[in-house]
Amino acid sequence: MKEKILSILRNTKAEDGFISGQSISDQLKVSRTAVWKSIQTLRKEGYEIEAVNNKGYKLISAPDIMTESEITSQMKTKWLGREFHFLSSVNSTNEYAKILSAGGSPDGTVVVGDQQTAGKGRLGRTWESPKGCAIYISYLLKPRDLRPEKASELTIVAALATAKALTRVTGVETGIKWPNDIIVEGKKVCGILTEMSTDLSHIEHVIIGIGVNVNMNSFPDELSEKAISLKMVLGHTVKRAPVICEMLSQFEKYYEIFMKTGDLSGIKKEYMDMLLDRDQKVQIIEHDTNRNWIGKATEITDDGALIVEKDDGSQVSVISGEVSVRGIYGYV
Ligand code: BT5
Repeated sequence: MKEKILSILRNTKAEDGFISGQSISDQLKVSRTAVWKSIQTLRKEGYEIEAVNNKGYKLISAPDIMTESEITSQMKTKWLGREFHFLSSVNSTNEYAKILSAGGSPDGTVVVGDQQTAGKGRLGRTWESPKGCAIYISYLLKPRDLRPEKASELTIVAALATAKALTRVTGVETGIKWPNDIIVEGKKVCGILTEMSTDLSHIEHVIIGIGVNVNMNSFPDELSEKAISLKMVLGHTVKRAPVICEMLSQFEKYYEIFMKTGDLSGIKKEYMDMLLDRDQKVQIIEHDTNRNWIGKATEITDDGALIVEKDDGSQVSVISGEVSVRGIYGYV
């Protein structure tokens, strides 16, 4: 009910932004008193809603609170997030999504947390996940027709979609460090962790977990050199719900392109345009051998591998998960 009222207030076509209580109660088939009560609840949650005799209600401002209603009332997706779970605290949204998957939650289920107590990075690393100032989100996907070895390409899809969304909503210029870091002003604003479960030759699920630093004022010492939040760049608080909704819309769009072609060919150009490693000297650290070597990153393949040119002109295609890439003068 609250969600529906918010959605009506947001989508009113009236020039002055007002919508009458009667019109809301007609649309929702509830009494005007019930509408009034929901408006009061929304106000308690921090929404500023003006009420004027003979005109009705008008939404003046929404707070940066992340409630389920705040997010779902602004969602524009067709299938992503139609099953939606919001948790004020969770160990890891990826872990929660795994449990949902086992319980039968469908393709496109989304989990959002306002805090993680055991946020995960890749390769057993941790993801700093304080409460109330960031986005921790997981997309549960069940693409039965996708071969398991293709799942890592979804990290590339998610990186492009998220970078586009952050820029669209906030205006901040973002770049991508292959394969999965989103970088602003040379520092990491977002990380992505893709996990998969398979049975024989089929994907049971792919879970794409995304952490975005939104309103942190600072980071612990060990991260301060390489982490940044959108607020630290912009100098003001950013509302998280519209960012989440744009992330979902962008991911839905790029995922559909990916699934149509079955590879990255349809989105490669846009990804390459945001790729910070492009034509840069990079250091490649091989995980299994611990060997380090330097080369020039040139492009990605349709399968998401990074092509690196060695000094002798030979080209090596490196695969995410098997190597780490560093800039030679710093993190990027
Ligand atoms: C990642 O790993 O970048 C993947 C992060 C994925 C986090 C999301 S949040 C929602 C979902 N649920 C989860 O439990 N996880 C996902 P990786 O490339 O391995 O980078 C991890 C490294 O980044 C750490 O070792 C730190 O050095 C650094 N780091 C940790 N927290 C950070 C933060 N908040 N901002 C920037 N850098 C951070």
